[in-house]
Amino acid sequence: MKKSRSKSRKVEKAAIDPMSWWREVRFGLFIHWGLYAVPAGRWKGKPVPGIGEWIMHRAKIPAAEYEKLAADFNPTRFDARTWVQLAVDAGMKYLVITSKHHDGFAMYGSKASPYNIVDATPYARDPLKELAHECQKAGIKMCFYYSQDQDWHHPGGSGNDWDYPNRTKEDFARYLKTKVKPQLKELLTEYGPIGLIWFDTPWWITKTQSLDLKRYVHRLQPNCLVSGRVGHDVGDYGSFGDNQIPVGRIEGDWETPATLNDTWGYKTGDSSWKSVEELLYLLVDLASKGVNYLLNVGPTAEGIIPAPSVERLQTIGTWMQRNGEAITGTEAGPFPYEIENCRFTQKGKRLYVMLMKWPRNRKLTLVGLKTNVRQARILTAPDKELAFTQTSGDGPMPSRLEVKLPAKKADPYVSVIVLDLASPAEIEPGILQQPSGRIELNAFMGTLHPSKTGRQIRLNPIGATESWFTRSNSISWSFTVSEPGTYRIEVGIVRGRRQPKWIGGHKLTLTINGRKATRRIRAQAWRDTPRAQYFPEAITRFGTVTFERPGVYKAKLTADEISPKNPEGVLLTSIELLPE
Ligand code: FHN
Repeated sequence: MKKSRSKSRKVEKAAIDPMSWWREVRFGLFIHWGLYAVPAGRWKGKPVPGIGEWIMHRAKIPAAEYEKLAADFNPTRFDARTWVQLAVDAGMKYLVITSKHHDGFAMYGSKASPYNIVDATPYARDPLKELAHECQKAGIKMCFYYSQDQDWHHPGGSGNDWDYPNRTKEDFARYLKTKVKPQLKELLTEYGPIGLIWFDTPWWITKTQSLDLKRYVHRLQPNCLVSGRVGHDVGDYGSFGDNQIPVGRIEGDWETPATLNDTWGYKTGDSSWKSVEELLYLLVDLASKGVNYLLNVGPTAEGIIPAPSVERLQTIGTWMQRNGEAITGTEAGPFPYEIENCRFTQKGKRLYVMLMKWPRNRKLTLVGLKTNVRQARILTAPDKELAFTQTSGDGPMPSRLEVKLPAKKADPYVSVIVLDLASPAEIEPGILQQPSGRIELNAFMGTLHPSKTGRQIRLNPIGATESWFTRSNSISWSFTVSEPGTYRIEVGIVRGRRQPKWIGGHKLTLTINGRKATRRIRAQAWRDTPRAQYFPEAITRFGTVTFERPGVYKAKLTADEISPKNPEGVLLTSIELLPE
C-alpha cells in the first residue's frame, strides 16, 4: 500500500526525541542518600576528612563492618511527598536519587542482592517506590543514580582494594552480569517510566561494557537516558566534573552536578553552605550556557533534608516562581562569551537578560546585538515598557543597545529584563570590547595552532586549552577595540579536572599589538567568579598594552617552557584586557 504524505508526517510527529524533556528542564534535584548518612562523617569517634558518602573508602572500613550500619538505618521521618514537593516548589523538573552508591547498598527492595534497605534495615520499606509514585503525581521525572563501576561491597566491583586486593577483569565482568544488570532491570521494570540512569566514576569499565550497559538500559526503557558518566563518551549527554562550570556557551547537551555545601551524602559539620546569591548565579549562568544544573541535597539517616538546604531551595523557588520563564524551556543565550554581571537565555524571538547586579547608572548597555528590539520590559512588571535606543554597528564601533532602567532593582537576587526582538537574536561575530572597557580573549574564541607532529593543543569541554605540551603549539586571536587607551593584561589559568591543586610554572609569551611580554605563570591573584569556586583560576599579570586608535588588533600566546608538573598541559581559560 502506498503511504500517503499525511500519514508519514504523523509518524514523524510521534517519534519524540527522548532528549527533548531533558533539554527543557534545566534544573533538577540530586539526592545522595544511603548508609553513609548514619556515621555522617565520623568513624570510631573521629572525623573522617572528605565527602560524607566516601567514608567507607576514606577510613578503609571493611565491608563486613560497614554492613552493620544497616541495622541502625531507620529513616522513620522520611516523607516522599515532602521531598518531591520541595523539588517542585524550587522549580526543579527532575529528581535523581542514589539507588546504589559506591558502598554497594541498594536503597530499594532489590531481589538481586539482599544488601538493600528493605531486607537489611529495620525500616523495611522501599523509599524509591514512594518517590517514583510522588514524582509521577507531581509531573516531574523520576531518575536513578547507579554506581556501575565502583562497588566497595561486591568482590568484583572497583574501588575496594582493602578487602579485595586481587580483583581481576573477569571478576569485574561477573559483577556487571550478576549485580549491575539485574539491579538495572529491577529499577527499569518496577518503578514506572524512568527519565535517566545517572551512572558515575567509569574507572574500570571498558568501552564495550559501557556501550553494552547503555544498550541494556535502552532495551528496557527506550526513552530512558544514560548519563555521560557511563564511560567512554557513549552516554546520551555529557557530564561536567562535580561543581565544574564551563567558561562560555558550549555545543551539545551537558549537565553540571553540584553541591549545596561541600559533601554529597549527609555529613555533620559541613557548613560550607553556598549562599542563595551564589546558587542563583550558578543556575542562571549554566542556563545561559545551555547546561542543566543538578543540585544536590544529602538527607540525614532519619530521612530529613537538612534545614539549610531546604531554606535555600525554598528561596530559589520563590525566585523561580517569578522568573522561571527565563530558565525552563529556554535555550542558551546568543552571546558565545560571558558578559559581566549579565547572562542571557532565549526562546524564539524573546531574549531574557538576567542581571546579577542592577547597573548603578540605571542603564542596561549591550554591544553586538544586531537584531532590532521591538519592546523591552521587566519580566515581573510586564505592563510597563522600558524606553530604549539602539544603533547599528559601524567599523570598530559595534551595534549598541541602551535600555533605561528604573532606580530600584526588580529582584533582590537576579532581575530579568525581557527583550522582544524582530527576529531571533543575531550577534556580531568576533570579540568585541564591552561597555565597561573590558576585552576578553577566551581560549574558545581563539584560533588554535597545533604543531605538525606530537601532542596537539585542543579545547577541553569547559572551553579551556588542554593537551598543550609543546612549544610549537600556540593560540591567537583578533579582536576589536572601540575605546583607545591603556589596558592591563591578566592571563587566567585554571585547575585541571584531574588535579587536586592548581599548578603553574609554565613560561609563556604574549604578543599583542606588536608588544611582547614573557612571564612565568604563577598565582598573583585569583579570578573572582562563582565558576572558580571549585576550579580556581589564577591570574598572572603580563604588564600593559596601549591601543592608540579604534580598530582590529591581534594577539598571540606561545609557550617557551611547559611545566612537566601539570599532566593536562597549559589550561588557559582567557586573557583579560582591563582599562587602566
Ligand atoms: O564519587 C562520586 C561522588 O561520591 C558523588 O556521587 C559525585 C556526584 O557527581 N560523583 C562521584 C565523583 O565525581
